[in-house]
Amino acid sequence: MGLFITFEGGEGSGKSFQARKLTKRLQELALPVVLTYEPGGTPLGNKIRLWLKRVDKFEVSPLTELMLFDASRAQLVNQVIKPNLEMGKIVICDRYTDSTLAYQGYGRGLNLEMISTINNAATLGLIPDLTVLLDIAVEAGLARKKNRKQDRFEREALAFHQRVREGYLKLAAEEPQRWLVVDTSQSKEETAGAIWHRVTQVFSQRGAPIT
Ligand code: Z5A
Repeated sequence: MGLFITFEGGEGSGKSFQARKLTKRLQELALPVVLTYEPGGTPLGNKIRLWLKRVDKFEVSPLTELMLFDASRAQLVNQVIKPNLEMGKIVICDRYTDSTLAYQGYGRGLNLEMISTINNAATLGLIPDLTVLLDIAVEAGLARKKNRKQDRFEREALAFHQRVREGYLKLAAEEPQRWLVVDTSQSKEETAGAIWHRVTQVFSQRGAPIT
């Protein structure tokens, strides 16, 4: 059964931790699961990731940034996500198209319809079965990452991160059947429990219950 789950959220929301935890739990049930991430997840995508996160010496326009995220995504969908779904595996992706709507759309102010068109072209219309939004107040999320070296996005103003958070919440409200919003100011275990509860529901709805 191919199943596509994405994790989304702002800085320090804990989505990478939760994506790994869910992968491990599914593996323990001997289910075939692949964990990947954006930007990156392929050799080409990882080069693009470095440009996007670490470039300080020259300017990257918002439109160029959008194209680079979607170039990395097109390669990842083609090389990793689609083939594994076609083999019936569960694919978990740490960030996907909704990151572009939240960061380049709500954050940078690019047109949302244009972004959707480009996202759609890069993914050949592949939409996740479930998207988990890990939501936390911007200041609390940034505080969790304050001891790490900051990248181009983490150095953005508080107002940028606030627009990203509000954008995510709007996207989730528009499509409640696809999204699960979890408040991650609670503990890692409580957050993982809420995610697991929804994942088991998805499996049951597909006639393949897990415990
Ligand atoms: N970006 C974009 O603009 N457009 C796009 O289309 C895409 C991405 C795809 C990618 O960077 C950047 O690209 C990203 C958006 C932009 N912006 N930034 N920055 P990345 O992949 O390197 O970074 P990230 O995606 O933001 O994720 P991350 O570094 O892996 O962080 P995280 O997922 O938010 O959190 P974490 O590492 O799982 O947890 C952070 C810390 O909090 C860690 O110490 C945890 O132990 C702690 N934590 C987690 N959960 C809890 C709870 N519940 N309680 C207490 N502490 C916790």
